[in-house]
Amino acid sequence: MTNKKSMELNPWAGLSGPNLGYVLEQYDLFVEDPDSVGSDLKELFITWGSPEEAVQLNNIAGEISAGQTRTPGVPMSTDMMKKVMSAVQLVENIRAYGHLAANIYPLNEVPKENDVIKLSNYDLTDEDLKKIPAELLSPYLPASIKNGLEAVQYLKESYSKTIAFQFHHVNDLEEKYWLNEMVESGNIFRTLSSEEKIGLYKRLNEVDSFEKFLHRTFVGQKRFSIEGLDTLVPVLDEIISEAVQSGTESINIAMAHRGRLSVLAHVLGKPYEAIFAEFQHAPNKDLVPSEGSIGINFGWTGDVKYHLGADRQIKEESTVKARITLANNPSHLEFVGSIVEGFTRAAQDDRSNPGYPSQDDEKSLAIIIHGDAAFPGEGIVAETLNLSGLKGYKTGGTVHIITNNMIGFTTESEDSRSTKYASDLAKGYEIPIVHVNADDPEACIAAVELAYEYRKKFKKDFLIDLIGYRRFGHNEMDEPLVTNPQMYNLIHKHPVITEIYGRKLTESGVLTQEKASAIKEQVDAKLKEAYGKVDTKNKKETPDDLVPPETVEHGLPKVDTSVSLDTLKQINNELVQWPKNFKIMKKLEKILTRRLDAFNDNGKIDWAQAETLAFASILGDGTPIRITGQDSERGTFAHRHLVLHDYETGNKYSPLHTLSLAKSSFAIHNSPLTETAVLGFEYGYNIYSPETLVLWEAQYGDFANVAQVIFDQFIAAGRAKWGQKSGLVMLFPHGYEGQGPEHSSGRLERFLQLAAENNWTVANLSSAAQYFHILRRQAAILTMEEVRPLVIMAPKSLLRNPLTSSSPGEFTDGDFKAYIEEPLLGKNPEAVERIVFTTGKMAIDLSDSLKDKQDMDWLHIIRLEEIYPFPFEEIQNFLTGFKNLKEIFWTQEEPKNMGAWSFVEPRLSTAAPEGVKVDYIGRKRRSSPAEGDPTVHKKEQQRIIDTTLTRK
Ligand SMILES: Cc1ncc(C[n+]2csc(CCOP(=O)(O)OP(=O)(O)O)c2C)c(N)n1
Repeated sequence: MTNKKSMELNPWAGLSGPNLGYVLEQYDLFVEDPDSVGSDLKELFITWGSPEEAVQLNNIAGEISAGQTRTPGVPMSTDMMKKVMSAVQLVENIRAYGHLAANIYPLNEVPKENDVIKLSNYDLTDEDLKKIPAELLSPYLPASIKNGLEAVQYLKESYSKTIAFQFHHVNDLEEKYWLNEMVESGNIFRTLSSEEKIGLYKRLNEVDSFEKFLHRTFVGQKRFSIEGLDTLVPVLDEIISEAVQSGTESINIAMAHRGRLSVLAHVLGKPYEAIFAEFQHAPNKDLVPSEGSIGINFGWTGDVKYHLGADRQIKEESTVKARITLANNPSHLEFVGSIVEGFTRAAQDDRSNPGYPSQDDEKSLAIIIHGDAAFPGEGIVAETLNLSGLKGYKTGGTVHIITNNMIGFTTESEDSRSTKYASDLAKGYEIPIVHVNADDPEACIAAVELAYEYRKKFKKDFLIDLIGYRRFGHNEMDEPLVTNPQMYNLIHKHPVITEIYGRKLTESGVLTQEKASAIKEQVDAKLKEAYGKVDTKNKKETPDDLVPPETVEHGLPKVDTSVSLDTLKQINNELVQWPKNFKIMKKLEKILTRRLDAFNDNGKIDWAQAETLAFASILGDGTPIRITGQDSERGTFAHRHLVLHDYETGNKYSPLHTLSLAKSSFAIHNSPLTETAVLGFEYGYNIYSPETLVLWEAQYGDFANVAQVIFDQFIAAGRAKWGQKSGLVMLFPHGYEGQGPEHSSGRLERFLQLAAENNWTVANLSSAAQYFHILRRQAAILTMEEVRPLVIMAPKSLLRNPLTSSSPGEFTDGDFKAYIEEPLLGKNPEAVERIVFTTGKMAIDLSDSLKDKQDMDWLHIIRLEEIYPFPFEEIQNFLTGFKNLKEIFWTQEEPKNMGAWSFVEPRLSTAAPEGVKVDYIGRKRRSSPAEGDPTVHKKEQQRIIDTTLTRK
């Protein structure tokens, strides 16, 4: 507005006497605290600046009404001033509350004009408004609007038709004014050409006829039809076409079940025949896509059709212009949004150079489609929205669409949210919101234009609340009249969108009845033809067993993970250097420079240093790395320090960014205080950029509790369901150290319970070198078919325990070992009567206690480092070397119903030589993971150690 300001229109120009005194006083208050004055005055002060200046200039000339010129120097009357202020307030309220009177609900009547925008409530008459120049109320109005009355009428209409706007919560004034300008100037309401309108009509016919065809042909089968929100398809068409035209190379879409088949068919180009074949259980993998190239992935156990994703490439001649991806998703609503944000960021990041990846947010766009019950209901939505402005996670603006059918399953809005709109959560993130009536496809297109332009300009999220209805029940077999009779009585009487829009087009002469019928026939013929291609007789044979591919079944290939001493030394030297003038705290400097000693005689490398060396060497091999988690830059336990801080300037520096041998990017970010969305994000990032070593670190292991949906429904099962490969690494600090029930366990048992079909590696390590090698092995398999996620129970106190440090030789020669023999035992296999298997910190506790013990030949201890896949054959062979073995124990620190016991017990029992029984040493079954009292913990831990090391 300020750029339009002119002294002619300046409201202060006419002030004098007490009015001026009052306004000056208010201005002083405003300068001190802008919120201390009324919002109308605040707006005027923001727009027009200091009243004093204006009066001093005494440039009071100007028109106060059409054709009426005020004499310069003659003050505006107080009365007039009040009217102007009221009119300004009214306009502001139209902007803020116009949506309350908008025609945005296809089923409901248009709400009555709200009091807050009624003229009579502002002590204003039509005549008063006529005297106020339109430009004073809005500088963006079309030239045809001449006076205040016309302006108010025009603005009321603009803010409350079949499309309505909520921008009032946007605090950035530049954004807010831009949004107002887009609406008030009419810029977003582009008139569509007749051709475009007919195209839109045809598209809606395709959507409508597709659902009807499915309904008729596959009677009683679930499809979660789009009907009532058919406009979603042209809305997606429009966003995608805007994006592709402006050079976006990939578009990633997240959505749940509703309308998915239609989106797959019409947006992702999944051939109708492939969808029909799935309904028919006929073979569909052989059906060739009709256009473009399409990839539909299958896992071996598969998923229902309305959860499957797809990939489409848009080609121009033979070059691929863009890739559209619809993410696979589980039934669990809304979680897939975080995964798609990860896809998008991965597509935007260029990881080919050392340093942080360089991000180009024009390269990729995320579109997340939400349900109206799920958006306010599921906490993951807020978590994911919170990522949108964070430098490690932002994707340059996501377009959110709520497919709002005013119902969730059988629950109507009044029972499912405490807010007026389904979209209200987005207000907290200052996301502009448009509510649009899905029965008006042209208004929906306008909403898309605004969303897209806004994203382009401000690189932030935008939300379209697409309001329609659901023609059938939650699924097509449900009878909605039983639970929602009033709503469904309205729906049953409500015409379908092709009828509504078709009528509009025929009435306006754009479309003839004949042409409309021809379109419908054409669309129906295409569906019939596609159905004809489905081999309905030759039904898919149900396989005897659903088996993973051989590459998954046969386990990981052997990879050389050692690194030469020269390279390690060179890396190590460079890692303890930083720019000359960069001042880090002395204490930290000491910790870091101590790492130089590691390569001296008898030097040892500790856990954190091993990690850094692994990262550095992986970067040297050309594999990009991204690591995130709560406080990961320093490390929860103040061990990592991969981002240094200058104590004078606050500048940051990461030595991994300037390594001379690094060939690719290293991204490290402290995550927000969230587990589910960030883990989903990292999983998505890794799926989309499989060549990147992506690590997510839980602050404490128990934080895994909160990310369980992502483990269960994506990471553990994604490949079997959807063929979705991942090499994500997850670190869960784990170990019983007297820190109570919440900071002891990484819930190892949960990962083992989910372990099957080589779906991931689960490790609990006991040395720095083992950590080094497993990370390097993971990096090496990322692009292989054998790739799988890696779960590591990470150390806490072991980070600083000298027993876990390793000598350089273990890095230059060794490789990862699935199990390790206790170095102090097993020298005389003939004497061994008891073998104890254990893992992680328990192994180190036992090793520590062994130091002072004599005559322990009767005992051997094996550290199981890779618990899943269980190294069965190696252990079975190993056990044959102990001729006098009498007993095998599994010792663990977790309660008996937790930890690895339930998982290893049957495996150890099978591997044990005949006649040797396998038993348990550890805590008893407990409902809580650990004791709260450190003294009780100590006693219990000692009991476990003593039992393990004492002969019966
Ligand atoms: C987290 C979660 N809770 C419950 C369900 C079961 N469920 C599937 S759809 C649905 C209703 C969702 O309503 P809405 O978000 O409005 O989407 P709609 O189905 O109406 O399109 C429910 C309760 C689920 N899939 N996920």
